[in-house]
Amino acid sequence: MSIASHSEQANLAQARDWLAEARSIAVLTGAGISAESGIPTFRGPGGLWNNYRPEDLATPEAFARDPKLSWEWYDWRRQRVAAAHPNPGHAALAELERRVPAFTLITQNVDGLHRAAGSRNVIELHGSLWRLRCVACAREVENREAPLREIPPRCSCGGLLRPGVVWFGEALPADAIQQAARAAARCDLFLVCGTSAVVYPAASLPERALFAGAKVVEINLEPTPFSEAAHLSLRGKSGEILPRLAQAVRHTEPLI
Ligand code: BJW
Ligand code: ZN
Repeated sequence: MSIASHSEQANLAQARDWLAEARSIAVLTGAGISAESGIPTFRGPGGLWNNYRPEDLATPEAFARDPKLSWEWYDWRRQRVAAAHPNPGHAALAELERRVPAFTLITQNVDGLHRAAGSRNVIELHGSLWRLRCVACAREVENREAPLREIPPRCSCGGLLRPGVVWFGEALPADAIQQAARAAARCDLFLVCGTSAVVYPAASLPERALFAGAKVVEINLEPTPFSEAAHLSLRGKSGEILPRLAQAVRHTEPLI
């Protein structure tokens, strides 16, 4: 294990001070926070997009062209997530929510691991792998069957069910992005964790928090396009850094 440099220690201490002082915290998470649970990320080493082209699988056009192929990929991902458990990064965010007066967790992830870790105020910007929606009648159903019995799955009306996720070119759920934008604008501290920060409109949320005067701290294994703009960029695994940050509020009584 490497010994953290002096500046890394100082950055961590600064982030902990901001955390201890903050009355309102918002967090944006991405695929990196679930990497330590064994869920592949999209971009970077081992990322899903190294083996699959997003336009072949994660667009409405791809689904319309070949729903079976699209579903086979989602069914495989659902099985991986069903076998996974939340990691210490998810747990640390759930703990923060219990100890900080106002806390909003905004996630781009569709795996449901934040709720599984005990987080309650979760905004799922890109939907959920566990919700299916009928392309004919728009009915939504919760479905946790992994593997699915039938591919592609069908609605009771006979229409095709699609994954309840947001594909490229589709609008995010209006209430979700509005609530997320509000949380970003009113927080004193915004954490950006495990996201490559390249997919919009999610990537605009840390910019909005900066503009509104919040301290913004990035936690990522690697630099991202947002790193330069962040007040602090902590390099490393979220499953190691977030629990160390959460220690900053551990002296307070849980609020819920
Ligand atoms: C760790 C770690 C560890 C690893 N610890 N860190 C040109 C310019 C600007 C915008 C556009 C443009 N062209 C098109 C657009 C719009 C487009 C977009 O942003 N494209 C860009 C890619 C260019 N956006 C959209 O289309 C969105 N919709 C939209 O804009 O609608 C407009 C509209 C309005 C009104 C009507 C109609 C339309 C929708 C975006 C949907 C994104 N969907 C996906 C798939 C979801 C379903 C599924 O899961 O299959 O969402 S794509 C994929 O990317 C997924 C993710 O949520 C999203 C973000 O990825 P994320 O989470 O950041 O993961 P990675 O893999 O990229 O990064 C992981 C990071 O973790 C890395 O940095 C690692 O270093 C790090 N890491 N291990 C800490 N242990
Ligand atoms: Zn239907």
